[in-house]
Amino acid sequence: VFLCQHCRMLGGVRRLSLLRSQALVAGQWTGADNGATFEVTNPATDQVLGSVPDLGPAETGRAVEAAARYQTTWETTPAKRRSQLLHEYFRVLEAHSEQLAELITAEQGKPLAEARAEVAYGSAYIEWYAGEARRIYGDYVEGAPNKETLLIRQPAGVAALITPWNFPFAMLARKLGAALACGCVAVAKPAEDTPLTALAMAELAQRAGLPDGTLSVITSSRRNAAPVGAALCADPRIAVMSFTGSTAVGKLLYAQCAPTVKKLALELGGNSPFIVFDSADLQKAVAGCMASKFRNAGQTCVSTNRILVQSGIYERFVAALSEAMDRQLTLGNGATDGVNVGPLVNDAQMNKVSGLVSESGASGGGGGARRRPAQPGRPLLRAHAAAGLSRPDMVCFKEEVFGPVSACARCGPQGGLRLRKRPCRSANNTDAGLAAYMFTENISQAWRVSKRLQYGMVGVNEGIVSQPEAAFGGVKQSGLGREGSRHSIEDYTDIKYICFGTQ
Ligand code: TXE
Repeated sequence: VFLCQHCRMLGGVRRLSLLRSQALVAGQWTGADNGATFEVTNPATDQVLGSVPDLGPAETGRAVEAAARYQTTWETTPAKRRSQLLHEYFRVLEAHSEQLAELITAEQGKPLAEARAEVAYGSAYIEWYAGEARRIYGDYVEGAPNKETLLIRQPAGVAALITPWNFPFAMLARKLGAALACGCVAVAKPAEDTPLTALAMAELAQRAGLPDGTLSVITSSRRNAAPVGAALCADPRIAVMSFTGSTAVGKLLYAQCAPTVKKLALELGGNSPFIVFDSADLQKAVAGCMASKFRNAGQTCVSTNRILVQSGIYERFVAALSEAMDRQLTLGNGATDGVNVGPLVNDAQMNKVSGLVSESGASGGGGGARRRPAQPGRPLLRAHAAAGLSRPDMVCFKEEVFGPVSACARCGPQGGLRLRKRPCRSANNTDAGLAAYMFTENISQAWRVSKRLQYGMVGVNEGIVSQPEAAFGGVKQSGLGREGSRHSIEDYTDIKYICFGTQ
């Protein structure tokens, strides 16, 4: 087990533009009925960036009511017009990409270069869906004599979009683009750690000319997340619940949506295996692992969680990976030039990650966390390299770590996993099924293993797998539905069968 340093730096905060301090309900910037607010802080500095309204179920109900009122207007807006508005939104987002990136780094902590990449990535989905808005096709099928059979796709209705803090811009952009393209208006609830980016996106949606009523943003504190979530699930005027977050909350929302039988899109946690076969190109595998593991300090649902290395390459891979970690990773405040691993988003995540590392060490996983003093004012946590063999039963193999921890297990003669004979059984040994990675130069092995991995996405000699043209999503307990590609249209539309009698 290796754990990189986590630090909370003191440092100056740049002046942020696009900073909003009110929620947006049907075109009106507003506060909570009781005036309650909560603070948003910079995880690198603990500096307060601003306060936003702490809305509850009453305000949520009003947002849904306003959205439901506007739904008919939006769904009867011609597809061409919806497409034009989304194209304009894309242009406005692009024009403000630097301000958005600074806001993301300030409230979420990721390095500025990654925040810029997130804005480019998320905006690309808005652009993609601007195109898709005009390609929502149905089917014509020749059926029984004198009965013409048409299958048309229609907007499902108002969509609730609950998003996490790890990609505050991209997670909302992916959902919002699809919803609006399909003719669904949206009520968004961003994570309590990162509401400012969502509010900035709403401000820019207004500037782009997206009509009032197409998007409301409900900001709420951790305390109000559950009541707001329950209100959205219980409301029959919400037709689609789209959620990205923890598996536990996803399951809760699934149950809460049952009484109103909503369409559900869930993008939940992962536990990605990263398989390195003996035949792998070592440099390629290390580079892929570094990209997949340390992006966003490991706080990514498709992040590598279990590195399974065949014994013939194990020593060389572990040595090359730990050398790359030492040489390439610079930890600190994401706003500082040269830093490429920012802080974890909050204390809860810090405690979870360090707890998993300690438990993995204690259960014989090798490594084990130890605190050591660094520069004054920076609590630093670092684990030493695994001595020899990390065991596949260690807890950070079972749980989604969500931090800059790379846990490796040797597979083969001296290791606990028999990768040569049963690579898929080892890799599939989890309830999660989001993304898997495999490095091999053996093409038939790559194809055979890809087909047998029980995952929604497979990277072959590639550590980053997401783009608007592709369907992002998982199988097993990693979720339902897909984001990106034409397949996401299914989450926000219903098929209607129209039977035309021609007798
Ligand atoms: O997630 P939560 P947390 C995983 C990751 C992480 C763990 C916990 O392993 O360590 O989850 O993170 C809202 N009804 N992922 O606690 O609570 C919440 O306000 C309705 C993976 O931050 O699921 C936020 O907007 N909503 C994941 C969103 O759910 C509720 C990304 C996510 O928070 C709610 C994030 C409720 N009862 C964490 N409770 C991924 N798939 O990428 C909370 N929320």
